[in-house]
Amino acid sequence: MAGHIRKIATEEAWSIPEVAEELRKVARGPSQSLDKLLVAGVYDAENDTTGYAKSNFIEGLLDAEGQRLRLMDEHGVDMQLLALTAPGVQMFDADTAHDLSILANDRLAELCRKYPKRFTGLASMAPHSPKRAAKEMERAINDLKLNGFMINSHTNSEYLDDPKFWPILEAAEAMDRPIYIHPRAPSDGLKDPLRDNGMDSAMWGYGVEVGTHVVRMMAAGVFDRFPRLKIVIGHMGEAVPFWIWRITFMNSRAQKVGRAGKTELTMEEYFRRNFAVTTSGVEDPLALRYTIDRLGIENVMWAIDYPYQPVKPAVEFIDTFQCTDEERHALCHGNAERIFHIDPAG
Ligand code: 1DF
Ligand code: MN
Repeated sequence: MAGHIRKIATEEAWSIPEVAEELRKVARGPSQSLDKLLVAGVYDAENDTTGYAKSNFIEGLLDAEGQRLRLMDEHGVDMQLLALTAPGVQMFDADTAHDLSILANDRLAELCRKYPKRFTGLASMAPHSPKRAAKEMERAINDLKLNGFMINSHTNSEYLDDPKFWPILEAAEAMDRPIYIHPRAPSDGLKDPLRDNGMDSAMWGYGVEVGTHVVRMMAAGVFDRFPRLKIVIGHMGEAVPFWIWRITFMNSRAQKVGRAGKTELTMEEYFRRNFAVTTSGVEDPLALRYTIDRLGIENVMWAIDYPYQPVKPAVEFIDTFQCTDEERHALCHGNAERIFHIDPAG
């Protein structure tokens, strides 16, 4: 295609039957997590109360080489950065989570080896056991040649600013690989008002959950300890770009009066230095231009969020966005190549 710009979609969901089966058990088990609404809908159609089952996402999630590749070909998507879909392994007990993360990483690596120009991948890990997770992270990069990591926000309602998770952050920083913090439904302490009318997931709850997660990390001074750690968040920054001026102002006031811990940099400085965002599921040109202005063009990447979002409008959105050629190259592939260590030669 004349004038084609390489397109790497950076938040693309995928799964394996073994994880799907375990999530079906979660749907039927005693968990009180808010994620159960969506998990039942996607993995246990008989117990769906949400209407999710009607969309048959499971078929798209378990497929890589069929419809997914056909749609990529049809719409000019060169590559998908795949990751095990939310909530990943994080609702399982620690040992099951660890074993399934290994299996998923092996399968993902196999797929990337088979289609090196079409698929790259983010590794999963079981944050429940951070030292063991860090070992798997090292294997995923050094042996499996995956590109970075995916964590689906909280684990048993605990967040990554908790020092117990530091081995995970340390490993990512040491290997210079980003951690993508993807949503799952809000943690137990946040969940009650977010149950109704689909507010648990992508409409609102997901953004509340990840926005809360990253503000916790910035305000806790995580990036003083890990200054080179890169965190990627989707959905045009989960509303944080729009809020960052106020977060910065109020955090600095809270620091002055001793309500917030001292940090070396301001919240906005951390946000610009330690974060990158993707456009997944927000096809709004006003929001994209604003986000570029806030974060810098070098920190914004295009994504689809296949199969939860349709491919065609996501492609049309980025093709018709008013920007310079240089900006479009950065958004569509250049930033992803740099941040996720993807071969720029294709
Ligand atoms: C949905 C959206 C589901 C996203 C997802 O994974 C997901 C959804 C379970 O619409 O239900 O990754 N998303 O990232 O926006
Ligand atoms: Mn997603």
